[in-house]
Amino acid sequence: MALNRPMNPPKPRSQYLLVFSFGLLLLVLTALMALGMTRIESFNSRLNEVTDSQSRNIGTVSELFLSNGQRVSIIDRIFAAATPEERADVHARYRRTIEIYNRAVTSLRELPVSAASRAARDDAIRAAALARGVGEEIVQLLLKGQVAPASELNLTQAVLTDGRLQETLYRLLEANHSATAQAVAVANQGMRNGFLLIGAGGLFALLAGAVIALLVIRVVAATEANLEHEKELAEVTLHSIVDGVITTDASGRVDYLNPVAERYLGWSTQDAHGKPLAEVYRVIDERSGNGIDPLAGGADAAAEDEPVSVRLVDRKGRECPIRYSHAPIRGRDGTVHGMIVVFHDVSQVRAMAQQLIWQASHDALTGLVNRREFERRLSELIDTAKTQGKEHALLYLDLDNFKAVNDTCGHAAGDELLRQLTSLMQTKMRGSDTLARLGGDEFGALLESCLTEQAVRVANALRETIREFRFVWQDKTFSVGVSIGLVPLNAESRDANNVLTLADVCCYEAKNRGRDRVQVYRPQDRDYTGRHSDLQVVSQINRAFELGQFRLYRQFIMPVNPARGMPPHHEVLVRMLDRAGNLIPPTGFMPAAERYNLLTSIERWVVSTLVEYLHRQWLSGGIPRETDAHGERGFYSVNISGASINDKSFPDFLRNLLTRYELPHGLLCFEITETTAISNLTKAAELMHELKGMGCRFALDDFGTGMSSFAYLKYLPVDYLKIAGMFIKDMETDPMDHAIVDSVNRIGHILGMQTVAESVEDAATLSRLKEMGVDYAQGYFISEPEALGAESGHERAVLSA
Ligand SMILES: Nc1nc2c(ncn2[C@@H]2O[C@H](COP(=O)(O)OP(=O)(O)OP(=O)(O)O)[C@@H](O)[C@H]2O)c(=O)[nH]1
Ligand SMILES: [Mg+2]
Repeated sequence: MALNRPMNPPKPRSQYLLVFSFGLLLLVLTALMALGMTRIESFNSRLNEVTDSQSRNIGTVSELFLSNGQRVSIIDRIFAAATPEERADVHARYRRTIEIYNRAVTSLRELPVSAASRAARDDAIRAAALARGVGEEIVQLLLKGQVAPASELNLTQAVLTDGRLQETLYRLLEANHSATAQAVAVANQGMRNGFLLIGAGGLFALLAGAVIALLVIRVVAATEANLEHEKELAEVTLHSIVDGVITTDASGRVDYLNPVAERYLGWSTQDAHGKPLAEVYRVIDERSGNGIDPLAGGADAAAEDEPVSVRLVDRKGRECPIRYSHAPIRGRDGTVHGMIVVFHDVSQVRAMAQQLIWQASHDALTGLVNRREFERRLSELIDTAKTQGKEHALLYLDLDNFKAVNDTCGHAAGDELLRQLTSLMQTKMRGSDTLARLGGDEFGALLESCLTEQAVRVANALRETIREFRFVWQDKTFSVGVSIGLVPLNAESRDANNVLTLADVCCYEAKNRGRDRVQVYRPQDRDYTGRHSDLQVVSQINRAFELGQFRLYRQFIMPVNPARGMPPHHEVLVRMLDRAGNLIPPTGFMPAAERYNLLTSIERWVVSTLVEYLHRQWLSGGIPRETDAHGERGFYSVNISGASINDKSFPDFLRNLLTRYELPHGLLCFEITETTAISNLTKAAELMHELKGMGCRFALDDFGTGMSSFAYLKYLPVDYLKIAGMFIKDMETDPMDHAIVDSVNRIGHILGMQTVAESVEDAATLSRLKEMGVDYAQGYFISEPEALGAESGHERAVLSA
């Protein structure tokens, strides 16, 4: 669980969008305001200019008005002056007034006026000059004392020019006034536009603000929904996980328990909320029983796994083994907001682990210890025997005739018998002893500190208990026995493997001696090593039966002179696969099989497997339906031993087999060695007659090795004589062998038998055999054995050679 996983950060895009839009809005707004203000400002200053020039115009015109009025009034005073002094005095004032008048006219000329006022101004300047000129003329007349012309001039001209001047000045004022009014109107309009611009900016800002506010509301709502969703998800997760989860605040007080934690702690979130963690979540060291701080190491030492085995103690004091981890809950900035503790119940896992440990050392069927554990304990006992001089005993038990129970009532019955016998045997043993199931119907017992005589007594007690026991299954009652091998364990004992093998060998010895007995190991008595290797082969043979690891091979037997129309045939051979998958030839396992009475089983397997094979071949057309011109067809021969000859049920077995798998007559041939036949002559003759009645042929194998009289051949219904390879091999060089082969061939022919030369290993031998008239040849030169069913072109090649 990723305890430090940060929450999903809010998406930054919306933040940026918000900042950007607000920024843009402010920018636009500021620009609009600035523009509006500038426009207002410019129109304002324009208005100021206009009013300035207006007032200056008015001032200038007024000055002209005034000075003109003074000039006219001074001229009138000159008229009225009574004395020349008075006139001179008034004239002086007249001069000063004229100066002022001229300045006013100059000001008027320099006055900046609009185009509309310019004509009026120029008219006024001209009228002023005219009025001044007429006035000057009048004054000059008066100064000369010519009052009458002056008066006349005054009345005729001066009145006119003065009137004219006044009129032009009025017009100038009017023109000025209308220009000013126009400028004010333009400035007003500009101001209005400025205000309009600011107003529009404000409106835009309002609208944009509203849009942005909407956007913000939506973003915030979406973020809240996201957060809510995440919260729900976290809650659902915490509710549904199988671990207990506790969260605390920064001060270590419980904040939340998920339902699993509530169940295991016996606290509800409500009750636990605000309680110190240690009060709600109590853990103790499993071994010492001491309480431990669940947050040992603090927030920064977030423990992945607790170092010791711990138990959780719930509110009612009940305990449960757990594993837990804790980690700080950190904010984005790294500050610790609290802790999270996660724990889970490990009782099931532990039980499973214990179960596995138990299974690894015990037998599931009987509950006894298994071979592995038994060997371990055996090694320990051997050690104590060596180091402490103690003496113990090892028993190896194999039930007698256990198979019968399996075969009659099935495996379940066999299993039940094994269980019941286990209980029975346990009653005969001390607590310190070990009883184990070593496999199948084999048991082992370790009798600790037990001398041999005492061990023999225990073994016999076991044996008798088992023999007397009656096993009832449904309506049947069984009794079984047990054969026991006993090996003392003392300072001389080698290792577990060795003593177990010895015990096994003793057990087999007990079996061989008639079962239901105890065989004590006495090293001086027998050659146990030879038996041991036999036993290994025997166990391999049993394994081969169980795992189907026998294989059939066939070797081609070639007619030496094809022109005589004799059909080719094959000898069938058996091989066994060992543990490593190597093929073992019959010589590698048949002697042991013979010693341990397994020959008949192997031979029955070979015969029935061959018959099944031939049946399939027959059905599939692998064996031609038609016989050759002589009414013959190829056949397969198979070896049988004295054991099968003496096995009374062998003919019945074969009859059943041949009835089940109908085969044409003559397809099956049995080979018996000459020695076997002679040593079991009556039985062999009986069997041959019986099997010939079922359509089988017979061959006498290894003929010549017995070196007995040929006379008995008259009593045996033999079809083929197989001349022993030992004579064929050297017949080219050894005249004696040559003579034997020749005479056997002749006698065979005389008795109506066909002859087969074994072990043909070269072309010279083959051509010599041909010359002699031997019928068949077999050997590595002709063909090597091949797996039954494998197609081979070799024999055809040799045939046509
Ligand atoms: N029911 C049962 N049978 C088993 C089990 N394991 C092995 N067997 C059978 O036990 C038999 C043991 O073989 P043997 O000991 O050779 O048979 P037996 O009849 O006791 O022969 P002897 O020991 O020679 O007297 C074999 O037939 C196995 O198939 C098992 O777990 N349950
Ligand atoms: Mg047995």
